[in-house]
Amino acid sequence: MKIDIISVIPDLLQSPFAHSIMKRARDKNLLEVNVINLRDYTTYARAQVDDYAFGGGAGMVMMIEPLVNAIESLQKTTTYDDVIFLTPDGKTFNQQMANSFSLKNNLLMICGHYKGIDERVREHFITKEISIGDYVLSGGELAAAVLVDAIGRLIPGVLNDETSALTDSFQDNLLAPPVYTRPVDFRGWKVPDVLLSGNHKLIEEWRHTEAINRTKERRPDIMDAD
Ligand code: 6GU
Repeated sequence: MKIDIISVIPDLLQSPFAHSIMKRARDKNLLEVNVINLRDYTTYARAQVDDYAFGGGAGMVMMIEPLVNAIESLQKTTTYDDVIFLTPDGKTFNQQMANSFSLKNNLLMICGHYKGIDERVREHFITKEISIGDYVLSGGELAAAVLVDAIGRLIPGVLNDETSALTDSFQDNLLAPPVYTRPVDFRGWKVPDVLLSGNHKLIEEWRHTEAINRTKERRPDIMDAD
């Protein structure tokens, strides 16, 4: 999969994909991430990409021309499955959306800044508008990093143990059960006996029960989700 990201602060998007599972995905050529500097596509002086909002009011708006220049230039060589605008008024991102994006070939993400982007870009180029939660970030970059991470790890072949994504929290509308590792006894705080029993059927039953109890207690809202 290739993910292109248009940003006015490309530096913000270097480290998030340079480590751990994202690094492995890129090293294995299962994921390609390119960060495009919007300022390379402006025709205005001093690399200007934003301007005052018509009608007045505080806050700048990202101008249509640099964005359309960048999008159309990228579209000359790539057909995107989706052009995603990261914005707090978008649809809230979730695991189902991550699953479905992980099966795409090419995604273009656009990081919003200031008071947003000229509405005409949204009307004519954006196919999906996504938020990562009900709070406001300074810009879409961190949200884009969240999407790339959540999507990238689901690309077939990225995780070592293919089944491990299946036991993630949210994958089956259940939170993940508790996990333990050595030592068996720390200050008298013991690992549950069942996990040491070697009885895989019992262990699976215990994990499923724990997952259900934990979900009922912490996130009853996701249990009845589709
Ligand atoms: Cl995608 N962008 C910004 N600026 N703030 C957000 C967000 C996105 N999602 C939640 N808050």
